[in-house]
Amino acid sequence: MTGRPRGRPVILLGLSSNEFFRDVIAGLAAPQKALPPKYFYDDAGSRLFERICRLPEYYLTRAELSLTRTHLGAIARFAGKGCELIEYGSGESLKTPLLIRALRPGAYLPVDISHAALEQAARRLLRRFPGLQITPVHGDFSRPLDLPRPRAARVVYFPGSTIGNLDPEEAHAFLSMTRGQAARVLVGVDLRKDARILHAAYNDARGVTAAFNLNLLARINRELGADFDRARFAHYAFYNAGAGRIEMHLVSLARQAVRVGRHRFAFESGESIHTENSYKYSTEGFRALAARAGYAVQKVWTDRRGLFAVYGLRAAQ
Ligand code: SAH
Ligand code: AVI
Repeated sequence: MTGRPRGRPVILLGLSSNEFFRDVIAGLAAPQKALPPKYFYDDAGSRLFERICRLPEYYLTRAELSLTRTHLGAIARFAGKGCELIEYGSGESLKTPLLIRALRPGAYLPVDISHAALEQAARRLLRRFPGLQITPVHGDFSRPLDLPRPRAARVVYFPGSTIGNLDPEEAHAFLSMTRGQAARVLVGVDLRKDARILHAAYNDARGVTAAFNLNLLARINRELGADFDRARFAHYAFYNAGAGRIEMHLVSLARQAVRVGRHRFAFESGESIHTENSYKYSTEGFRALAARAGYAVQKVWTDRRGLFAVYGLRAAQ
Protein backbone atom coordinates (compact mmCIF):
# COMPACT_ATOMS: atom_id res chain seq x y z
CA MET A 1 0.00 0.00 0.00
CA THR A 2 2.54 2.54 -1.19
CA GLY A 3 0.88 5.88 -1.79
CA ARG A 4 -2.45 4.25 -2.73
CA PRO A 5 -5.19 2.87 -0.52
CA ARG A 6 -6.45 0.29 -3.02
CA GLY A 7 -5.10 -2.46 -5.18
CA ARG A 8 -1.91 -3.36 -3.34
CA PRO A 9 -1.97 -6.45 -1.16
CA VAL A 10 -0.49 -6.41 2.28
CA ILE A 11 2.52 -8.65 2.77
CA LEU A 12 1.18 -11.98 4.00
CA LEU A 13 3.36 -14.07 6.21
CA GLY A 14 1.79 -17.52 6.42
CA LEU A 15 -0.85 -17.45 9.17
CA SER A 16 -2.65 -20.78 8.98
CA SER A 17 -5.80 -22.16 10.55
CA ASN A 18 -3.85 -25.41 11.05
CA GLU A 19 -1.63 -23.65 13.52
CA PHE A 20 -4.67 -22.22 15.31
CA PHE A 21 -6.14 -25.73 15.55
CA ARG A 22 -2.87 -27.23 16.83
CA ASP A 23 -2.45 -24.48 19.45
CA VAL A 24 -6.04 -24.89 20.68
CA ILE A 25 -5.79 -28.68 20.95
CA ALA A 26 -2.42 -28.52 22.72
CA GLY A 27 -3.62 -25.72 25.02
CA LEU A 28 -6.81 -27.50 26.08
CA ALA A 29 -4.95 -30.79 26.63
CA ALA A 30 -2.51 -29.21 29.14
CA PRO A 31 -3.03 -29.71 32.90
CA GLN A 32 -3.70 -25.97 33.27
CA LYS A 33 -5.75 -25.34 30.15
CA ALA A 34 -4.44 -22.29 28.28
CA LEU A 35 -4.90 -20.47 24.97
CA PRO A 36 -2.44 -18.00 23.39
CA PRO A 37 -3.74 -14.40 23.60
CA LYS A 38 -2.75 -13.65 20.00
CA TYR A 39 -5.97 -15.47 18.97
CA PHE A 40 -8.18 -12.82 20.63
CA TYR A 41 -7.80 -10.60 17.58
CA ASP A 42 -10.27 -11.76 14.95
CA ASP A 43 -12.41 -8.92 13.52
CA ALA A 44 -14.81 -8.91 16.49
CA GLY A 45 -11.92 -9.20 18.99
CA SER A 46 -10.08 -6.25 17.44
CA ARG A 47 -13.25 -4.14 17.61
CA LEU A 48 -13.79 -5.14 21.26
CA PHE A 49 -10.19 -4.20 22.05
CA GLU A 50 -10.77 -0.78 20.45
CA ARG A 51 -13.74 -0.33 22.81
CA ILE A 52 -11.58 -1.40 25.80
CA CYS A 53 -9.12 1.38 24.93
CA ARG A 54 -11.91 3.95 25.40
CA LEU A 55 -13.24 2.61 28.72
CA PRO A 56 -12.95 4.88 31.76
CA GLU A 57 -11.26 2.09 33.77
CA TYR A 58 -8.67 1.24 31.08
CA TYR A 59 -6.14 3.94 31.91
CA LEU A 60 -3.34 2.46 29.75
CA THR A 61 -4.31 4.03 26.41
CA ARG A 62 -5.01 7.49 27.82
CA ALA A 63 -1.81 7.49 29.89
CA GLU A 64 0.35 6.48 26.92
CA LEU A 65 -1.34 9.00 24.61
CA SER A 66 -0.90 11.76 27.14
CA LEU A 67 2.78 11.04 27.79
CA THR A 68 3.44 10.72 24.07
CA ARG A 69 1.88 14.16 23.46
CA THR A 70 3.80 15.72 26.33
CA HIS A 71 7.19 14.30 25.33
CA LEU A 72 6.72 14.15 21.57
CA GLY A 73 9.68 16.42 20.75
CA ALA A 74 12.10 14.35 22.83
CA ILE A 75 10.67 11.07 21.51
CA ALA A 76 11.11 12.28 17.92
CA ARG A 77 14.69 13.39 18.60
CA PHE A 78 15.44 9.97 20.08
CA ALA A 79 13.97 8.12 17.07
CA GLY A 80 15.47 10.44 14.44
CA LYS A 81 13.53 12.20 11.70
CA GLY A 82 13.15 10.42 8.36
CA CYS A 83 13.67 6.96 9.85
CA GLU A 84 11.62 3.94 8.80
CA LEU A 85 9.11 3.12 11.52
CA ILE A 86 8.21 -0.53 12.16
CA GLU A 87 5.22 -0.81 14.50
CA TYR A 88 4.52 -4.22 16.03
CA GLY A 89 0.96 -5.00 17.11
CA SER A 90 -0.17 -1.77 15.45
CA GLY A 91 -3.92 -2.51 15.73
CA GLU A 92 -5.84 0.68 14.97
CA SER A 93 -2.56 2.69 15.06
CA LEU A 94 -4.11 5.07 17.57
CA LYS A 95 -0.91 6.69 18.83
CA THR A 96 0.94 6.53 15.53
CA PRO A 97 -0.36 9.78 13.92
CA LEU A 98 1.40 11.72 16.67
CA LEU A 99 4.71 10.03 15.88
CA ILE A 100 4.24 10.26 12.11
CA ARG A 101 3.60 13.99 12.31
CA ALA A 102 6.68 14.53 14.46
CA LEU A 103 9.02 12.07 12.72
CA ARG A 104 8.03 12.33 9.06
CA PRO A 105 9.21 8.74 8.60
CA GLY A 106 10.56 7.59 5.23
CA ALA A 107 8.31 4.55 5.53
CA TYR A 108 5.80 3.11 7.98
CA LEU A 109 5.56 -0.69 8.37
CA PRO A 110 2.68 -1.70 10.67
CA VAL A 111 2.79 -5.40 11.61
CA ASP A 112 -0.32 -7.10 12.98
CA ILE A 113 -1.96 -10.50 13.18
CA SER A 114 -5.39 -8.89 12.64
CA HIS A 115 -5.88 -8.36 8.94
CA ALA A 116 -8.97 -6.16 9.36
CA ALA A 117 -7.35 -3.83 11.91
CA LEU A 118 -4.24 -3.52 9.74
CA GLU A 119 -6.14 -2.66 6.55
CA GLN A 120 -8.45 -0.15 8.21
CA ALA A 121 -5.59 1.58 9.99
CA ALA A 122 -3.53 1.79 6.79
CA ARG A 123 -6.44 3.35 4.89
CA ARG A 124 -7.09 5.85 7.65
CA LEU A 125 -3.42 6.84 7.88
CA LEU A 126 -3.10 7.20 4.14
CA ARG A 127 -6.06 9.59 4.08
CA ARG A 128 -4.40 11.59 6.82
CA PHE A 129 -0.85 11.44 5.41
CA PRO A 130 -1.31 11.11 1.63
CA GLY A 131 2.41 11.01 0.79
CA LEU A 132 3.37 8.44 3.42
CA GLN A 133 4.78 5.13 2.22
CA ILE A 134 2.87 2.46 4.15
CA THR A 135 3.74 -1.23 3.92
CA PRO A 136 1.29 -3.21 6.08
CA VAL A 137 2.63 -6.60 7.14
CA HIS A 138 0.07 -9.22 8.16
CA GLY A 139 2.06 -11.54 10.37
CA ASP A 140 2.87 -13.02 13.75
CA PHE A 141 5.65 -11.20 15.58
CA SER A 142 6.35 -14.22 17.79
CA ARG A 143 8.22 -15.66 14.82
CA PRO A 144 11.01 -14.14 12.74
CA LEU A 145 9.51 -11.93 10.04
CA ASP A 146 10.97 -11.34 6.63
CA LEU A 147 10.58 -7.58 6.19
CA PRO A 148 11.36 -5.60 3.01
CA ARG A 149 14.91 -4.27 2.85
CA PRO A 150 15.44 -0.96 4.66
CA ARG A 151 16.25 2.25 2.80
CA ALA A 152 16.95 4.27 5.95
CA ALA A 153 17.71 3.65 9.62
CA ARG A 154 14.87 1.75 11.26
CA VAL A 155 13.16 2.30 14.60
CA VAL A 156 10.92 -0.30 16.21
CA TYR A 157 7.78 1.03 17.89
CA PHE A 158 5.95 -1.39 20.21
CA PRO A 159 3.33 0.64 22.10
CA GLY A 160 0.29 -0.26 24.18
CA SER A 161 1.99 -2.60 26.69
CA THR A 162 1.63 -5.44 24.19
CA ILE A 163 5.05 -6.54 25.45
CA GLY A 164 3.24 -7.24 28.73
CA ASN A 165 1.24 -9.99 27.02
CA LEU A 166 4.49 -11.87 26.40
CA ASP A 167 5.98 -13.90 29.21
CA PRO A 168 9.55 -12.92 30.11
CA GLU A 169 11.12 -15.53 27.77
CA GLU A 170 8.88 -14.45 24.89
CA ALA A 171 9.62 -10.78 25.60
CA HIS A 172 13.33 -11.62 25.57
CA ALA A 173 12.96 -13.45 22.23
CA PHE A 174 10.97 -10.53 20.78
CA LEU A 175 13.53 -7.90 21.82
CA SER A 176 16.40 -10.10 20.59
CA MET A 177 14.64 -10.41 17.21
CA THR A 178 14.29 -6.63 16.90
CA ARG A 179 18.04 -6.23 17.46
CA GLY A 180 18.55 -7.52 13.93
CA GLN A 181 16.15 -4.87 12.59
CA ALA A 182 16.83 -1.61 14.40
CA ALA A 183 19.31 -0.01 16.74
CA ARG A 184 16.54 1.93 18.50
CA VAL A 185 13.29 0.77 20.02
CA LEU A 186 10.38 2.71 21.52
CA VAL A 187 8.36 0.44 23.76
CA GLY A 188 5.26 1.18 25.84
CA VAL A 189 5.20 -0.56 29.21
CA ASP A 190 2.55 -0.64 31.90
CA LEU A 191 4.04 0.10 35.31
CA ARG A 192 3.42 -1.63 38.64
CA LYS A 193 0.74 0.11 40.69
CA ASP A 194 -2.04 -0.28 43.21
CA ALA A 195 -3.78 -3.61 42.52
CA ARG A 196 -7.19 -1.92 42.76
CA ILE A 197 -6.46 0.23 39.71
CA LEU A 198 -5.31 -2.86 37.81
CA HIS A 199 -8.31 -4.89 38.91
CA ALA A 200 -10.75 -2.23 37.69
CA ALA A 201 -8.98 -1.96 34.32
CA TYR A 202 -9.49 -5.66 33.60
CA ASN A 203 -12.97 -5.95 35.18
CA ASP A 204 -14.77 -2.99 33.64
CA ALA A 205 -18.32 -2.22 34.68
CA ARG A 206 -19.70 -2.46 31.12
CA GLY A 207 -18.36 -5.99 30.67
CA VAL A 208 -16.40 -5.19 27.48
CA THR A 209 -13.29 -7.02 28.74
CA ALA A 210 -15.47 -10.02 29.60
CA ALA A 211 -16.89 -9.96 26.05
CA PHE A 212 -13.34 -9.70 24.64
CA ASN A 213 -12.27 -12.75 26.66
CA LEU A 214 -15.39 -14.81 25.82
CA ASN A 215 -15.14 -13.91 22.11
CA LEU A 216 -12.21 -16.32 21.92
CA LEU A 217 -14.64 -19.20 22.45
CA ALA A 218 -16.95 -17.88 19.71
CA ARG A 219 -13.95 -17.71 17.36
CA ILE A 220 -12.94 -21.30 18.16
CA ASN A 221 -16.54 -22.45 17.56
CA ARG A 222 -16.74 -20.66 14.23
CA GLU A 223 -13.30 -21.36 12.81
CA LEU A 224 -12.57 -24.79 14.28
CA GLY A 225 -16.04 -26.32 14.53
CA ALA A 226 -16.11 -26.46 18.34
CA ASP A 227 -19.21 -26.44 20.56
CA PHE A 228 -18.28 -24.16 23.47
CA ASP A 229 -21.40 -22.82 25.21
CA ARG A 230 -20.32 -19.29 26.12
CA ALA A 231 -23.06 -19.01 28.75
CA ARG A 232 -21.31 -21.77 30.70
CA PHE A 233 -18.01 -19.85 31.03
CA ALA A 234 -17.26 -16.66 32.95
CA HIS A 235 -14.58 -14.00 32.61
CA TYR A 236 -12.17 -13.93 35.54
CA ALA A 237 -9.26 -11.49 35.88
CA PHE A 238 -7.05 -10.89 38.92
CA TYR A 239 -3.66 -9.42 39.80
CA ASN A 240 -1.09 -12.09 40.62
CA ALA A 241 1.22 -9.99 42.80
CA GLY A 242 3.95 -12.65 43.03
CA ALA A 243 4.30 -12.81 39.26
CA GLY A 244 3.58 -9.09 38.73
CA ARG A 245 0.85 -9.73 36.19
CA ILE A 246 -2.87 -9.59 35.55
CA GLU A 247 -4.11 -13.05 34.63
CA MET A 248 -7.23 -13.53 32.56
CA HIS A 249 -9.09 -16.82 32.66
CA LEU A 250 -12.36 -18.28 31.41
CA VAL A 251 -13.88 -20.29 34.22
CA SER A 252 -16.19 -23.21 33.56
CA LEU A 253 -19.48 -22.67 35.42
CA ALA A 254 -20.38 -26.37 35.35
CA ARG A 255 -18.97 -29.83 34.92
CA GLN A 256 -19.08 -30.18 31.15
CA ALA A 257 -17.40 -31.52 28.03
CA VAL A 258 -16.52 -29.52 24.92
CA ARG A 259 -15.75 -30.84 21.46
CA VAL A 260 -13.23 -29.32 19.08
CA GLY A 261 -13.41 -31.33 15.86
CA ARG A 262 -13.01 -34.94 16.91
CA HIS A 263 -11.31 -33.99 20.21
CA ARG A 264 -13.23 -33.90 23.49
CA PHE A 265 -12.19 -31.91 26.55
CA ALA A 266 -13.65 -32.38 30.03
CA PHE A 267 -14.05 -29.44 32.41
CA GLU A 268 -14.66 -29.59 36.14
CA SER A 269 -16.91 -26.90 37.57
CA GLY A 270 -14.56 -24.00 38.47
CA GLU A 271 -11.76 -25.19 36.21
CA SER A 272 -10.27 -22.43 34.05
CA ILE A 273 -8.67 -21.78 30.70
CA HIS A 274 -5.83 -19.31 31.19
CA THR A 275 -6.20 -16.88 28.26
CA GLU A 276 -3.83 -13.98 28.91
CA ASN A 277 -1.11 -12.55 31.09
CA SER A 278 -0.52 -8.84 31.22
CA TYR A 279 2.80 -8.15 32.93
CA LYS A 280 3.37 -4.93 34.83
CA TYR A 281 6.99 -3.87 35.17
CA SER A 282 9.01 -1.87 37.64
CA THR A 283 11.62 0.38 36.02
CA GLU A 284 14.39 -1.90 37.31
CA GLY A 285 12.59 -5.02 36.08
CA PHE A 286 12.18 -3.63 32.59
CA ARG A 287 15.74 -2.34 32.47
CA ALA A 288 16.99 -5.86 33.33
CA LEU A 289 14.78 -7.44 30.64
CA ALA A 290 16.10 -4.97 28.03
CA ALA A 291 19.71 -5.53 29.13
CA ARG A 292 19.39 -9.31 28.76
CA ALA A 293 18.31 -8.76 25.16
CA GLY A 294 21.27 -6.44 24.48
CA TYR A 295 19.59 -3.05 24.87
CA ALA A 296 20.43 -0.17 27.17
CA VAL A 297 17.65 2.08 28.42
CA GLN A 298 18.53 5.52 27.13
CA LYS A 299 15.30 7.35 27.91
CA VAL A 300 12.23 6.80 30.07
CA TRP A 301 9.15 8.96 29.63
CA THR A 302 6.18 8.58 31.98
CA ASP A 303 2.75 10.18 32.32
CA ARG A 304 2.01 12.65 35.10
CA ARG A 305 0.48 9.99 37.35
CA GLY A 306 3.33 7.48 36.86
CA LEU A 307 1.00 4.82 35.47
CA PHE A 308 2.70 4.05 32.17
CA ALA A 309 6.14 4.44 30.59
CA VAL A 310 7.62 4.63 27.11
CA TYR A 311 11.23 3.47 27.05
CA GLY A 312 13.80 4.54 24.48
CA LEU A 313 16.14 1.55 24.06
CA ARG A 314 19.44 1.60 22.24
CA ALA A 315 21.36 -1.50 21.12
CA ALA A 316 24.26 -1.86 23.55
CA GLN A 317 27.67 -1.90 21.84
N1 SAH B 1 -0.67 -0.90 19.46
C1 SAH B 1 -2.10 -0.75 19.67
C2 SAH B 1 -2.83 -2.06 19.80
C3 SAH B 1 -2.45 -2.92 20.98
S1 SAH B 1 -3.50 -4.35 21.05
C4 SAH B 1 -2.30 0.12 20.89
O1 SAH B 1 -1.33 0.53 21.48
O2 SAH B 1 -3.45 0.41 21.24
C5 SAH B 1 -2.40 -5.61 20.59
C6 SAH B 1 -2.26 -5.68 19.09
O3 SAH B 1 -1.25 -6.65 18.81
C7 SAH B 1 -3.54 -6.16 18.40
O4 SAH B 1 -3.79 -5.33 17.28
C8 SAH B 1 -3.21 -7.59 17.97
O5 SAH B 1 -3.87 -7.96 16.78
C9 SAH B 1 -1.70 -7.56 17.82
N2 SAH B 1 -1.04 -8.83 18.11
C10 SAH B 1 -1.16 -9.59 19.23
N3 SAH B 1 -0.35 -10.66 19.17
C11 SAH B 1 0.29 -10.57 17.96
C12 SAH B 1 1.27 -11.36 17.31
N4 SAH B 1 1.75 -12.48 17.88
N5 SAH B 1 1.73 -10.96 16.10
C13 SAH B 1 1.25 -9.82 15.52
N6 SAH B 1 0.32 -9.04 16.08
C14 SAH B 1 -0.14 -9.39 17.29
C1 AVI C 1 -3.10 -5.53 24.15
N1 AVI C 1 -2.84 -5.66 25.59
C2 AVI C 1 -1.73 -4.82 26.01
C3 AVI C 1 -4.02 -5.55 26.45
C4 AVI C 1 -3.61 -5.64 27.93
O1 AVI C 1 -3.95 -4.71 28.66
O2 AVI C 1 -2.94 -6.60 28.31
C5 AVI C 1 -5.04 -6.62 26.13
C6 AVI C 1 -6.18 -6.59 27.08
N2 AVI C 1 -6.60 -7.62 27.78
C7 AVI C 1 -7.63 -7.26 28.53
N3 AVI C 1 -7.83 -5.97 28.36
C8 AVI C 1 -6.95 -5.53 27.46
